[in-house]
Amino acid sequence: MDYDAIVIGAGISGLYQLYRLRELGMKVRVLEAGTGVGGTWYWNRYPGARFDSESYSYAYSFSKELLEEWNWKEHFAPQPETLSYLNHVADKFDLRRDIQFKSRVAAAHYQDETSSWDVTLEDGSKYSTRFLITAIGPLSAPTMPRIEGVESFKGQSCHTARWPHEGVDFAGKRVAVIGTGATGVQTIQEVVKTAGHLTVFQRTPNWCAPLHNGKISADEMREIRAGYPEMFKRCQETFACFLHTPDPRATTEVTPEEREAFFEKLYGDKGFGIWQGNFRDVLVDKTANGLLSDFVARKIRSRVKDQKVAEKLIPKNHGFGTRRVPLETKYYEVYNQPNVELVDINETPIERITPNGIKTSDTERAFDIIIYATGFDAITGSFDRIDIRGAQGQRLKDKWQGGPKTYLGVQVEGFPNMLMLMGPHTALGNIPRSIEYNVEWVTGLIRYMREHNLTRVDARPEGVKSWTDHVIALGQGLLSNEVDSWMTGINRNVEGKQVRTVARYSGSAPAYRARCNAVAADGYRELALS
Ligand code: NA7
Repeated sequence: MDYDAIVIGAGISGLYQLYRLRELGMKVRVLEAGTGVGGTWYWNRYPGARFDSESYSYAYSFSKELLEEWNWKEHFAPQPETLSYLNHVADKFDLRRDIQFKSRVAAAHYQDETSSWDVTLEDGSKYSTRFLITAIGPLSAPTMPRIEGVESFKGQSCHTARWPHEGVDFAGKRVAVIGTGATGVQTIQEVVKTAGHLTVFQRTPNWCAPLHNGKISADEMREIRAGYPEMFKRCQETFACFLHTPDPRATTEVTPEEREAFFEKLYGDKGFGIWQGNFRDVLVDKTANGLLSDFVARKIRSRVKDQKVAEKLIPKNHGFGTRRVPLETKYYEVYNQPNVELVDINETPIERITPNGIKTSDTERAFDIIIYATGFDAITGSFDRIDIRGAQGQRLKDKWQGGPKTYLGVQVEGFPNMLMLMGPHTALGNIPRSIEYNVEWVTGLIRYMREHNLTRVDARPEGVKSWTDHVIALGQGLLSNEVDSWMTGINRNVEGKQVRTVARYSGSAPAYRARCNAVAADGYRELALS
């Protein structure tokens, strides 16, 4: 066998998994499609890309030395800062010698006789391994819109997640952006700074809230550093590992004045507080959610001068926080600029991309640059893009028809020795916090197997059924599960992704960890080990 473990992906999870497996003395290879480390932060180089969570809460916590030496420059780090952080991690722990770049995995087939996996790259190279660890990310398979003529455009065009490394010059150019999710919002507010003219094509407006970013001074960084133990402890205790966690009060329990003041405070605070730290019922109770949505709608109306445009920017088909909340810096004010146009493509649908620009039902606009901020085939998409076959040649894609079925989000029955990091049905939330836990649990399982001379681990059907039922039950009553978005598995640009599925674990992170810890403490008896 070539390797004890192959890890697919050198993003935040792949890097940490490599570090931990090396400690076990294993022969590990990381296969990475890109030319460098960083995963999400390697690929998403679009202008304005940055953390929406406090940088310091989104970094690795496992190494005291790393925490001591790294200084964050902004409360919400821009992509280049995060990418250099991840490069620093790779160098510091000498990770690169086990990472093979420009190596996109095309197929992974389980071999029953040897309890191992054969992994094939796009270039045809083949490797065998005992364990296959997927660190391929929940938002890493970009999707282009299904619009006729995309290939015919003569200007420059690019998906945000495949941004050219040399950057794009917008000065004086006529720029189009299609898509207004978290990515589109970040892109728009940055591109507008230099573009000659900007046209935004919006299908569904999202509820955005202010980021309130700022530089971190040396003094502030010292304070942050001194507070690390307490901060990471807090992240372990909160619902989704964020610094923010729901307020114990119900929205209607307080007076209208108190409510308004609380919303106002959250709107003025940094980061995800307004989404993750709001009254406990805003994401489950329609009345509560309506009150919050009204508050934010008033904010939008007050920030956008043309009230017709303001109305277009206010979501009508879903409430605040029921889709991922894009955080913004003067996003709404962009639409007050004379060189910016908002096109509601529900009113005037895009008919096709032409060699010169974009044709909607009423007119054709010419562009120099088209930016596709059209998102990802989320959560299961990165799995679907690899030909993964388990025991008896069963395809993972077939197994997950109608929605993923997993054991703790880590294993799939019939796919022995395949372990998923940030797979479907795991706690996402503050992703690096969840990754560290996920990696440590997987490492613990592998350590146990090595210590007990075990070479094969598979989920049991009853374990998968009970975890999958549990995840589905947790999603009931959540307003976000009644709305189309990547979080409910919808992507209108992908065949077969038009029906909502439950692919996310929506319980609390502490409950997830408690469940996984109990399995480990019990000697992994819920798994089929041999
Ligand atoms: P999202 O949130 O999936 O947003 C994609 C956007 O692109 C969204 O506004 C879509 O409109 C729009 N879109 C997609 N296809 C089309 C077509 N064919 N025509 C017009 N508009 C289209 O992806 P992001 O990259 O912004 O964010 C993904 C996550 O990454 C984010 O939540 C963060 O957690 C990090 P729709 O809403 O479908 O009508």
